[in-house]
Amino acid sequence: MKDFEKGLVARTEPADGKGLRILIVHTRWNAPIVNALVEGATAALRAAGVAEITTRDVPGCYELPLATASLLAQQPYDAAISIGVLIKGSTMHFEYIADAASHGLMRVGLDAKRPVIFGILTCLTEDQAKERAGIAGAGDEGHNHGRDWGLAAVEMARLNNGQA
Ligand code: DLZ
Repeated sequence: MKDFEKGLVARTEPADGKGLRILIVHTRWNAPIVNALVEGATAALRAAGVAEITTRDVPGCYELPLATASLLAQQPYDAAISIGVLIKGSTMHFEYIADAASHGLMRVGLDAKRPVIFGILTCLTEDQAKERAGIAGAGDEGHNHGRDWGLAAVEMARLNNGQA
C-alpha cells in the first residue's frame, strides 16, 4: 500500500456551483491539448451545477492575464479559469512567457479580488502536456487537469463569496 498519494486530495462533499458565473479564457496556441483541458473544466463545472459558463479565446498564454483582467472588469463573474499550454522549445520563449503569465494571473486575481485559477501547463514535451490533458493514449490516457481547475473555481468562488 502506498503511504503517499501524489496530487490533489478531493473534498468529501460534492462541489456546489449553483448560481455561480464562471469565465473560461483559453489560448488558441496548442489548440488540441487546450481544447481537451477546456472540455475537462467545462464538464466539471456542469457536473457541479454552475449556472453560467462563458468561454473566450485569445492567441497565446502571454495574452491570458490582460484578457482575464479585462473580462473580469466587464462582467461580475464569480471566478475565472485561464487555460493554456506552454511547451518548451529551443529558445527562451517558454521561460519568459511562463514567468510573465504566472505572475500576471496572480496579480489579476489579487487586484480584482476574485479567484483566477492557474490553468497553464508548463511542459517540457508534448507528451507531458497530452498526459496532463487526459489525451495521452496508448492505454493510459493520463489525467485531465482541466477537471481539477473546474472544481477549484467552484471551491474558490464559494470561499470568495463567503459561501464556503
Ligand atoms: C510565441 C509563443 C511560443 C513560442 N510558444 C507558445 C506556447 O507554447 N504556448 C502559448 O500559449 N503561446 C506561445 N507563444 C505565443 C505567446 O503566448 C503570445 O501569443 C505571442 O508572443 C504574442 O504576444
